Amino acid sequence: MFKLYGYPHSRSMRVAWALEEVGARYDYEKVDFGTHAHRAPKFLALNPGGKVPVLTDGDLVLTESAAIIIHVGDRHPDSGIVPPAGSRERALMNKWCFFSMSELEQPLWTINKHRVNLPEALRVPAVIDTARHEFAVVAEVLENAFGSGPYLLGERFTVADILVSATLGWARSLSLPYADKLESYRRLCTGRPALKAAIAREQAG
Ligand SMILES: N[C@@H](CCC(=O)N[C@@H](CS)C(=O)NCC(=O)O)C(=O)O
Repeated sequence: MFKLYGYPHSRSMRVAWALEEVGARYDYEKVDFGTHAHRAPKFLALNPGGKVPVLTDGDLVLTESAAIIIHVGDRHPDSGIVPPAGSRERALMNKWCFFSMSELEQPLWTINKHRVNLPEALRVPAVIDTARHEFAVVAEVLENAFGSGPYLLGERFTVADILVSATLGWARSLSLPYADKLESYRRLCTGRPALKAAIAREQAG
């Protein structure tokens, strides 16, 4: 059985969402950032990087939210949230997953780091304007590449939609503007019952 280590409102929400989409049974352990549980030896033994999410599947210990949700989909092929390896759909899904992690998310992470996460002495406030610009450029690329929808791959909802819509939600929480078309897409994805169940599961702990 899967076990997810996470914390509400963090990137572990993506994994809980994927697990709910496929209808998997899973244990959940809240790694309490408030008590620095992510820096405790027990958790560092699982992920030396001290970050959530971590998913265990038997003796497999997996980190990195994108890799984890692809694995969840691969283990539940009938769910359809991850198309078969070698298919055209899989290639396009991978493209959007990598786009989300390496293009769309990075400016947001830069803003967070230079506002909050880094020690004050290492923050460079001027970088924030650069990151806002970078996000605007990449959001336009996403808008222009978006097909007829409703999802990135058309009618089929995949884990790429989890990553991209969650990342748009992050941008929204930072008050970064993006096209109405993308906001409609984000709302469609985040209205899915599996996300509501995931949020409830993480909050219950
Ligand atoms: N690339 C990683 C990033 C994981 C990550 O940064 N997780 C944050 C929560 S969203 C974390 O655990 N931060 C704790 C820390 O950096 O101390 C992923 O996508 O899983």
